[in-house]
Amino acid sequence: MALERTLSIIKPDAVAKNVIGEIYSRFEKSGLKVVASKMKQLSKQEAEGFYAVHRERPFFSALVEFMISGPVMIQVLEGEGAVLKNRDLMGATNPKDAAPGTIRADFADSIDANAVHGSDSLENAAIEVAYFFPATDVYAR
Ligand code: RTP
Ligand code: MG
Repeated sequence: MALERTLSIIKPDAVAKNVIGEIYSRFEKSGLKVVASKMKQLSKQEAEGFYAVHRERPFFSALVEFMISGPVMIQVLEGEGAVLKNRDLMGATNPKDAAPGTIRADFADSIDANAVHGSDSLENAAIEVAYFFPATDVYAR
């Protein structure tokens, strides 16, 4: 497996629940390293741009409104197979379907307020990392 980087966002619901540290702990215990990090209140324009692939979906406006409802914690995770490893830690999109012990099973309330975002492919990971972090703000560790 190759060393990869992926973009992770702790969504407003999980930030409000004060579980940033618990989620970071799961990243670290799985061998993923945080190589960039910032808390940010997204503007509507930033959230719409980030989720542009979903623009035509019926849930798009609800998704954007939710993502701007409070600050989010954005991080780049690095490790062997980081993209899939993070998706495994997250669990299924709908917490009702998420495996026990996953972040969404433990911290998410609904398919809308589902605690975390993670890039779904290596290609999208590169695009999403660049969307939020200039290359100089991502640290080799
Ligand atoms: P994310 O992009 O946030 O990591 O989530 P994901 O890959 O697991 O799911 P995706 O299909 O990319 O959808 C993005 C977010 O939109 C909301 N969603 N709602 N009501 C619905 O049917 C529905 N489907 C998706 C979820 O909050 C999901 O995280
Ligand atoms: Mg997605």
